[in-house]
Parts: sequence; C-alpha cells; structure tokens
Amino acid sequence: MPENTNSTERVALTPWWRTAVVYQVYPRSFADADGDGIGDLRGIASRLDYLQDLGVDVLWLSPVYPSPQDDNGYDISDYQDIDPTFGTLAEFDALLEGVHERGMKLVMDLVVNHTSDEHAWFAESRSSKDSPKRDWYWWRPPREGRTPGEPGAEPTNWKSFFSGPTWEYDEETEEYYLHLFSRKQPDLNWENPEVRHAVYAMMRWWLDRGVDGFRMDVINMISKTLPLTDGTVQDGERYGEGFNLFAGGPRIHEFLAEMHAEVFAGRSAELLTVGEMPGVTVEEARLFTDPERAEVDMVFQFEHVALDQGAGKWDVRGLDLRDLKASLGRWQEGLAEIGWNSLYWNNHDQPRIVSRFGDDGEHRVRSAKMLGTVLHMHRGTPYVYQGEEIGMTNAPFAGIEDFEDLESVNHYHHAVDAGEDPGSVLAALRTMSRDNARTPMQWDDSAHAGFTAGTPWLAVNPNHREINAARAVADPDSVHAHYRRLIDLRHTVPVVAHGDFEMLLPDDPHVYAFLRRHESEELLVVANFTGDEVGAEVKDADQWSGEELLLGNLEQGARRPDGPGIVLAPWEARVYRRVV
Ligand code: TEU
Repeated sequence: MPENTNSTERVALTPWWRTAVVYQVYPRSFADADGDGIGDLRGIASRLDYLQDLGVDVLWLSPVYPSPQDDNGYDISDYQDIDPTFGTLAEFDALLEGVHERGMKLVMDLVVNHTSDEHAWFAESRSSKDSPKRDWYWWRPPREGRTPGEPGAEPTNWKSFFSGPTWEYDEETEEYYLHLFSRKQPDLNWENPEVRHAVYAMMRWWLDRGVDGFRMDVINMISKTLPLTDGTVQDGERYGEGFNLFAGGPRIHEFLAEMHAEVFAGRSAELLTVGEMPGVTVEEARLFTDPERAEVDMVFQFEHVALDQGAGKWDVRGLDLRDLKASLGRWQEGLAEIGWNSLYWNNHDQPRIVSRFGDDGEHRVRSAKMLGTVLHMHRGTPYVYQGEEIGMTNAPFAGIEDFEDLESVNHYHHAVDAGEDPGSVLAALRTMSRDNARTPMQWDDSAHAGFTAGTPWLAVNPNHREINAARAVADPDSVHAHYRRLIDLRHTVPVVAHGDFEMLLPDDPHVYAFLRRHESEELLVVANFTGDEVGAEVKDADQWSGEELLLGNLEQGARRPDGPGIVLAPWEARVYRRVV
C-alpha cells in the first residue's frame, strides 16, 4: 500500500472480504431435504433466503465430498465429487448458482493435510513399497529392536489428536504410515511435488466450477520438520507431544506461496482463503496474511478458544476475562498494520459460546447478543457458525452413547481405560465436546426442529421448542435480529470494518471495553461479562454516556441502569458512536 495513501483511498483499495461476514454451514446438521436424517445440499439450498436475509456475504461449507465419514467428512476419499449422502455435483452446481444469484459467495473446505485411507491415492500407496505413489504418504519402518505392531515400535512417539499413536502398522508392507488425526486419515507427504501439484489441479477444478475460495484445514501441518523425531513425553503420558515437529514446518511459507502462485494468482474472481492453523502465533500470522507475501488472506488462530482449558482440552477451567482481552487485544494490535484477523467464537469443533462464556439460562438471549457485539465490533472478518445467530446452546448429553464425534468417543475410552472416573470424563465431554456444535439446526418447534422428516443422525437439542429460527426471525428482540443488525453495521458504518482498535480496561475482570476509530468516527464498545450490574470505568464515561447509542442488547422495556458514568446491567453491551 503506497505510503501517501489517505484513509478514503486506503478503504477503496482494501480487499472485499474486509467488510464481509462469513456463515459456516455444517452440512450434516443444517437441513435435510430427503428425510434420511442427515443434512444435504438441497436442504441448504432451501434455506438460502434465510441466509440472504441474515445479511451474510459468504457461505463456508464444511466438507461435502465422498467420505467414509470417519471424521464427518474431514476424511475425503474423492476430492472432485459430492458424497451421495449430501447429493450430486448437479445439486452442488444448483446450490452455487442459488448462492451467487443472491449476491453471496461460497467457500469450500480444503482438507489436504490428509486424505481418507479409502482414497485411491492411499490405496495405491499402500499396495506395495514400490508403488509409484508410495512417497505420496509418510511410510516408515518399525522402530529398531521393537516388535512391529506392538506399542513402542512406532517410528516416532507422537500422540494423535484423536488419542493413541500417530502411526498405524500395515501388515502387508510391514511399514507404518503417519496419521496426525484418525488412522483413517493418513497424512499426505507435501515434500513430494507430485502431491502438491495434484492438489493444486484439484483446487483449480473447483475454482473453474465457480467456487469463491477455500477454508484450509490444518494447513500449517503440511510441512513437517525433517527428519521426523520423537517428542517430549509428559508425566503419566504414554505418547510424546509432536506438535512443534509437525506444525509450522520449515517449508510452510514456500508451500503456501507456491499454492497461491499455482492456483490463485492471475484469477480475476474475488476469492477468499482462510488457513486453519492450530498453534499459530501473531508473528507467524503476520507473515501468512501479509498481502505482499501472497500466501493466505487470513488465518484461524486458537488462543482464545483454549483460555478455559488447563493441561489440554478436557481439563476444563473457568475463563478469566483479562486473559481473553489480553489475547484478542494482542491479535488486534499484532495485525493492525500488516495482515488481517478472522474473528470467531464458534465452529464445528468448539462448544457453543453462549454456554461457554455466556449464560445459557436466564440471560441466554442477552448474553448471546453481548458476545456477538464484542466479536463483531473487533477489526477482522467475523465468522458466524450455524445456530449462533439464534443463540443455540450446548446439548444435554446424558451418557457416552449420546456422543458421535470420534475425538470425544476416543478420548472417553482412552481416559477411562487409563483409570479416570467415567463421570468426570463425561462432565468434560458435556462441556467441551465438538458434538455440542453439531446438534441439528433448530428451524422451528416441531418434532425434529424442522431439520428432518426422518430420524436425525444426532439428537436435536430438546430446547428447540423455545430456541428456533422461526421464533427468532419473528421476534425483533431476538439474537437473530441482533446479528442482522451487527452484520448491517459492518456493511454500512465504515469504522466497524476499517477502524483502528484500542483495548481499554485490560485489568477489569468483568467489563470488556475498547475503542474503534476511523477518520472522524469513533466507537466505544462496553460489555458486561457477568450476571451483576457493573460500572465501566472508561475515560470520559459521563461524556460517552451522552453520545449516540448505535447498538444495545437490552430487551425492549428493560431498564438501563443510571449513571453517573456508564453502569451496565447483567450481560449488557453498548456501542456508542461519536463524531470527533
Ligand atoms: O480441526 C483441527 C483441529 O485442530 C481440531 O481437531 C482440534 O484439535 C480439535 O477439534 C479441538 O478439539 C480440523 C477440523 O476443523 C476438524 O473438524 C477435523 O477433525 C480435523 O481438522 C482433522 O481434519
């Protein structure tokens, strides 16, 4: 960006996605048109008017490709087709046309760190040690002096994200193959240029079909540090932590720059790329998202969704609001000049935010609106996960038999086998399991919430009688109405998309407050993360309390606490605007 560019010109030059809002659809759980209890493409197509009315600009579809569904589609057996459970390529084209007709865009999920073990590439690779595709995956001999197939014989001691080792022994060829996730998700070897160019050709095929970009699954894991070596084994652990040995490897920027050059460069279409990058730091994200470097437009970082976790995901802790402000504040500051943030509370891997950081009981609606306000008023591209816009909550899972997600089910059996109390393991699952995000979308108060005429693959949350889109759309005070307003502000009030960010009250354990500034416009956002009345001790509070209230989240008729200064009701959020 030329130095002497004034802010108006800067806004004009900024990429389209800086004013966009993305809506994530989890196809298995969104809308089922054929009554088989699993969502599908025709179901999504039947809800496009709802999405257009919400105001979102981009739909991100979690995987819909052929897959044995071991990890609900993140295990792909054919990249250039549609799983019959979800529909056909013709139905996909019709959906894409419907999205574009409504002025929206569609982003696909690109899962190329690994394939399914039922993908033709892997079938050929495992067929023999001399297979021309052997080196398309990571094959290694058993560890010297160990009995092949026995624990400890794995080439490295890494633990998988889904419990157990990251290596599976193949009796046929007497070697192990690497899988950072499930054993049905073997990792592709990106060191092999044939692999990379096969992936680029597949990506061009989808872009030529009209899709508008990609969300890239665990894309920072495609470059491993060579040679592959053991990780550190924590006390009481059987396997070692290999994260820093397989994530953010030495060739990651080279691979992403090559991908950009081979797939995106020279295309006129307005495309979006977002890289999911567990463990990525602010410094690394500046490099990945610096437009000059042409790698990705933005990344998904994980810091803020690990703040209520101790030694791992299942070691559930309370959230200290100061930690949240410190983390999000650092990302805002770190990507203020170079790069760009994605903003999310929810996705198909995270529990529902209103149950996690809000109050999904008495103050469900107000706290869901407060959380939406805080996130959407930050600088970056917001992502809304299906159901978040109506304040869907975590689900009342009773026993392990109620869970479907292999990460959760594997963890349960691993922990219980290791002697942990089943009740406390279940309690952690109820709070943190990914299945909380995957219960069917609640469209109305009918039997299966209008999701399916059949039997849903995962039980509908019984609170759909009260919490559903039909009711929310009809209620001007609903979470849905508030999200429509938030999205509209990003489209109509320049400071929301383009303003600088300044965190306030970093040490206040109850109030989240920050400023946004752009040209002559200034916003003050104050939000109460507690169920009690609290004061927001910001500078010029009295003056601010007299300014225009651009957005509030109190129900009509609810009393706003009087000053002096700014006093917030339980879970209240306010956005003040002034012209300076
Ligand atoms: O998730 C990667 C990832 O980091 C998560 O698995 C995360 O570790 C976990 O869910 C947090 O509990 C991506 C996809 O989003 C996820 O659905 C897939 O299971 C995974 O990759 C493998 O493809």
